[in-house]
Amino acid sequence: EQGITRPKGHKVSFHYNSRVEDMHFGKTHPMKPWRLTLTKHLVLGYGLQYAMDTYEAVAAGKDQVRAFHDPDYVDFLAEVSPETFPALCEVEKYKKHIANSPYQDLVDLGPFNLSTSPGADCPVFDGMSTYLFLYTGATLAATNQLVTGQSDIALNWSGGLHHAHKSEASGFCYINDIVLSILDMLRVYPRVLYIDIDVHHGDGVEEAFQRQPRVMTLSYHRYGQYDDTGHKFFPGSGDLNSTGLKGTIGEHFALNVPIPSGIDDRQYTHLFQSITGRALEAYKPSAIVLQCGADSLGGDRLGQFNLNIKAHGECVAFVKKARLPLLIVGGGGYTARNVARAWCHETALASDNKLPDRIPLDIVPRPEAFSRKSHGNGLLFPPFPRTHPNDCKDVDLELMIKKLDY
Ligand code: TV7
Ligand code: CA
Ligand code: ZN
Repeated sequence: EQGITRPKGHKVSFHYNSRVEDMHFGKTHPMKPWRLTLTKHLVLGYGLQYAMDTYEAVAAGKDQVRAFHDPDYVDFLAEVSPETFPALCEVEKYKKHIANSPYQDLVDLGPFNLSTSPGADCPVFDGMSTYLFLYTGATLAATNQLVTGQSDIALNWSGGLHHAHKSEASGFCYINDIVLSILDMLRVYPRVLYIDIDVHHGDGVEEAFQRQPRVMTLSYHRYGQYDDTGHKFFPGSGDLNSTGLKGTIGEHFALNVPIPSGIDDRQYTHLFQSITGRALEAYKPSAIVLQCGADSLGGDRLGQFNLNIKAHGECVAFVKKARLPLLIVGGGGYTARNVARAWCHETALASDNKLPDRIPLDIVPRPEAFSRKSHGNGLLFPPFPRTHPNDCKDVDLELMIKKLDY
């Protein structure tokens, strides 16, 4: 493509394996791995592969995944499929792992919060093991590029599964590739800053490092009542006062920015730059992991923010200016065409390229399959944002910024 060049002064690597695209969580499940197909087509369509080193990811090994996860859970994930699930549920060593979930009565749960019920957040589906170990392998390869000094920025849009716990799947996440990456980074870097702009709270990562001052976690997320049903927005944690495990040396090394629905570009950018700027200044990290969940965009099927691609991308640009080793991973994002355009735009930003202000999908094979209900092709969506019952009216952003600045 004309105009795409390699960045001067830094190296970018892109980690991916197209086999992750074949997976289906279930007919009505919001997580659609083909959003990654769309992202790939846009990245290649614009010629961004010429600006980066591209690597085909290989599956992570069980031993690598055990660095954080429970060995029984890892064995289960490596063997599970819709066919093997019922028999595995009867195996003695897995029986003690029936999760104590508040949603027990909603779906029929097996061990580790996994289920074959159609409405489950973490279903057992065909090819699931392959998918899990591949997205994890891509994140670990990206991490390796950084810690060995071969890349300055490494990208894996198939990673960023921030809700997975040590021995429990949660919120569409099974293996916590972010935690595994940060554990590898801690062998080399004194301090790692984790920043999470997915609309959901990065609870799994925060929990894993709640006693660890060498990792600071900072999540921006929708928080509070979901609607009039009395339910909280998932996962329900991450209020302003959760700042790491009290009474341990990890206290004060978690930051949470709880946000009501409807936040717009101007307010979000102000919050993000003030708080992230202060965190960088005070913590002086040696490396950064940025989770770029695209469900914080306006019009997302699950999210309730009104961000444009432009503001989402400005977060990436702001973090990149710190000039520290940077791992960029994906995460949520449920309106596929917007996810793909955002991540393509951000791939360009990471490699110092500027795409046209509009990113039409017509360079993609069968664009008509993706462009129904179009929000337009620009980096700014049309000016009719969705509203929700609890939208941001006059939240005191300044007060929040001040409270977090301790
Ligand atoms: C990182 N929201 C993950 C975000 C995870 C959100 C949830 C759904 C959902 C699941 C479905 C489905 C859905 C339209 C939406 C309280 C529940 C509600 C399931 C029995 N449609 C990320 C997880 C969140 C599954 N979960 O941060 C199958 O929405 O709110 C909940 C929990 C109880 C359990 N039930 C869902 O973005 C990747 N789930 C349709 C089919
Ligand atoms: Ca978040
Ligand atoms: Zn999310």
